[in-house]
Amino acid sequence: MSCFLRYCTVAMKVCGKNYVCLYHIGNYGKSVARILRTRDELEQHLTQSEVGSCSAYYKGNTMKSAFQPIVSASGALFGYEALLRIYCQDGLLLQTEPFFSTGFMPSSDRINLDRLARVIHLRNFARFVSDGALFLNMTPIAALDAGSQQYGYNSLISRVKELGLSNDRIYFEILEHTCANDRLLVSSLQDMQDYGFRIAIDDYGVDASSESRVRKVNPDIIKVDRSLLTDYMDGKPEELQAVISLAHELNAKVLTEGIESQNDFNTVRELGVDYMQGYYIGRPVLVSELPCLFEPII
Ligand SMILES: [Ca+2]
Repeated sequence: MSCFLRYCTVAMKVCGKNYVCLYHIGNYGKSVARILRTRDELEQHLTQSEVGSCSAYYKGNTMKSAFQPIVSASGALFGYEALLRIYCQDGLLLQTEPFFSTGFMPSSDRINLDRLARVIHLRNFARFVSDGALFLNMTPIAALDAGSQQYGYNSLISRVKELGLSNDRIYFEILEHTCANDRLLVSSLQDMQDYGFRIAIDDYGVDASSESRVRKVNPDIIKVDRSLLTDYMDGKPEELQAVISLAHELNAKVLTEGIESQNDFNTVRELGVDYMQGYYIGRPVLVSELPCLFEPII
């Protein structure tokens, strides 16, 4: 049965419509991929467009960078979250979440995709954006892998330096509810903080949030899922108030995701939230459309 499924195409939502997408799970399940560790190995998967934007090609899928603005409570630009846009061979856009969450994708492929995404985001950010902070998503498994290698972060550090960026402008967003080995993850994240990188807990409030894990990680920012804001608006303020108190106690900042209206923005600002992100602030924009990247909202 599993063999049959591996070679099926997968029904996915593309641009809000249902398609049977030409994403072949078999490309990811046929053999265990070697983890791309050296610069040369990563470079073989990269291409550059005529305008200089960098994209990656891996097992039949093309990956591009999109950037979504993050603002401070004053409305001023604080930085951007880099988001991956993944395309099938025929150019259809895939939804990122089901692509990564398929159970058939080996961890080595996940790590490789994660690394390639960071490489293209860093290059595109340095070339086309340059202002403010850069938020990069990192799967816990990739953080664990980097932390387990003797020189795990060296290539990242040299790449950041070559691009003219400083480590303290880069926030790694870590999903707080998906890790099999908390102790190693915390140790790996502490190493990154020692190198000057910043750590953000991603999607806090989704599924079973772990306050104890957040306390161990001691993040610079806690990114709060929109569901906590929705609960707050519906008369259930406890969770949102609790995470704001937790952040203040840990000397961390709070970023609320999913800000969709001026009312959302004003509500979280009055609660003392430090940063905001969402469609009201700005939608993710492909690097090729960067001239319209961000216009201040206030
Ligand atoms: Ca994120």
